[in-house]
Amino acid sequence: MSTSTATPDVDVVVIGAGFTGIYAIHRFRDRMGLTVHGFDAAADVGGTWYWNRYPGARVDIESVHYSYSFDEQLQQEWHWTERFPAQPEILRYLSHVADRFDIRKDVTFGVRVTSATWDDDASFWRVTTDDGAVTTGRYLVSGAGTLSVPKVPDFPGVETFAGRTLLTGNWLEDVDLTGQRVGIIGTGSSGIQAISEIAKQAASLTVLQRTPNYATPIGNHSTDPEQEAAEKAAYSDIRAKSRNHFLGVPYDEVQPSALAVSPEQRRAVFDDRWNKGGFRLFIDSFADLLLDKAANDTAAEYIRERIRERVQDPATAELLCPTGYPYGTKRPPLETDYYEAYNRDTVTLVDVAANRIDAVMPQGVRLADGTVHELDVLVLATGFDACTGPLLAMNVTGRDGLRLADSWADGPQTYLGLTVHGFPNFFMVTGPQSPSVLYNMPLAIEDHVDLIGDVLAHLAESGHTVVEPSATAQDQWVAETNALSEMTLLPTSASSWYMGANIPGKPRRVLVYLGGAPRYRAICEDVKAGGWRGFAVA
Ligand code: N01
Repeated sequence: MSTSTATPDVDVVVIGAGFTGIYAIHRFRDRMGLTVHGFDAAADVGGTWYWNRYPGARVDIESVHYSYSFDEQLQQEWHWTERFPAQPEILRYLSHVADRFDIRKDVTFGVRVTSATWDDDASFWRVTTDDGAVTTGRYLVSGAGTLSVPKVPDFPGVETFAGRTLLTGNWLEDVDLTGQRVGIIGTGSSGIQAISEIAKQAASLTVLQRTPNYATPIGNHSTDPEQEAAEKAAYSDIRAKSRNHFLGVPYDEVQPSALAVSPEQRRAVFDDRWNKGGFRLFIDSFADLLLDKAANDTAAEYIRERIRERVQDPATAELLCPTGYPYGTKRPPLETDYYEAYNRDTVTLVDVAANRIDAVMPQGVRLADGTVHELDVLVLATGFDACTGPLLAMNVTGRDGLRLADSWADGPQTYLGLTVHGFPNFFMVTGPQSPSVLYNMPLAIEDHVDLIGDVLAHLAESGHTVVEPSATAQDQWVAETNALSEMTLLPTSASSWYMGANIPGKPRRVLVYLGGAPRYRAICEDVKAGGWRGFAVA
């Protein structure tokens, strides 16, 4: 039992006021009676949906699923206008939830956490923000996000560009690109969404592509009132089905193997999923796409065929066809009219794998062969320091001065992707080595926050105040996470942020738990039923 008599400012410090922070504050404060204070660098709630206002920013999980399930009235009363809503609507939704549960009164906005240090004598966390304030909390819950630290490539001369540089991951205002000569670097999910929209506005758009992507149609449309009513009537069943699905969406048409059916049957399945849109082709066609290269090849070739049908210029079409890595080993983007953008006279595709970017100059971007693309605006859609980046950016120091950066020097070490040995009372919502980005985020977040709530309730009931995972439990979890990834095509096949491979110097370790949401949920249930197996309390 902890002998500390010092009293912290609050029971729980929550970092971030996105999907996680909003629910965490409600859960711990309103449902458990704990005192809570939150911090967010933004001026308001929203997290990802606050910072990513680039043209075309849109969710790619259906709105009926990409939303909170914790409050029946909330999910009944909110109306989504689109199957896959755009950023402004999601931000309005989060603002509505924050109003409804009076979240903002317990958040300090516009301050960034610069350090969090465990005080072993007092048994609480000291959280310092960039306004110089120090707040103490018994428990520290990070909702700092998984894709919230943008990666800015250090091209020589990037600071000399005379035009405007815009970062998709830190894009806060509407920008009128009409009449502008725009260049964009990056063809991941952000770049692909932005290119489709910028192509409609800009005088010219130069896409500097290093790696083509397997983008498939999102299939967006307005919500249908009858379907919405039916979904609302069955919402609890839908949520239960979602939580029992690998990705956290209630898809249920997956077949075991792409190689076990005839080419005609396979084509029919791919056509059907292509037409249905969303992640169905990836996650609801054949279960072995990420496990068997030959199975994957069938989907990859199907997507290449569809790209060639949509792009008029054959040379451009070939450049847009991914060949160097299997489908899904980089996170697949979803698109609307992306390939058609290249049929406009104003859009030019440049292969910067063959002719790399040499420097940014005042007038634009110079390639290795000396070609200069003159630009008024340079858009960087160059990704994020995923999963570990947001946590390491906070300078977290645990017991005996152990720095998280040192503990993770060879990649993340966690128990359940939720806690870290040596860092008592520290919880990472959708942390590295949890399903996180591979599990419909609002549900992944609710599950983690609920699990933390259960841990805190257990501590209160048992008269304890400190909890920490054992080194053994952590080692086993890290081994299981790595072993699961080695069963897939992921570790060897692509330079993906899933593996930390997009950041120079970052250890190449899988950052996500690949066992799927149902298996992960079952493990967490088992840990709880086993008296919080793997955790030590004091
Ligand atoms: O970032 P990315 P993102 N020179 O890392 C290129 C989520 N998300 O922001 O592949 C030239 O995927 C890089 O090229 P390469 C989603 O989980 C969701 O687009 O490394 N190019 C790549 O093309 C997603 O996966 C939604 O060769 C350089 C691009 O930049 C995650 O966020 C929407 C370069 C980065 O792609 C990240 O997506 C948006 C360089 N030096 C995002 N450095 C939805 O829900 C990087 N690149 C729909």
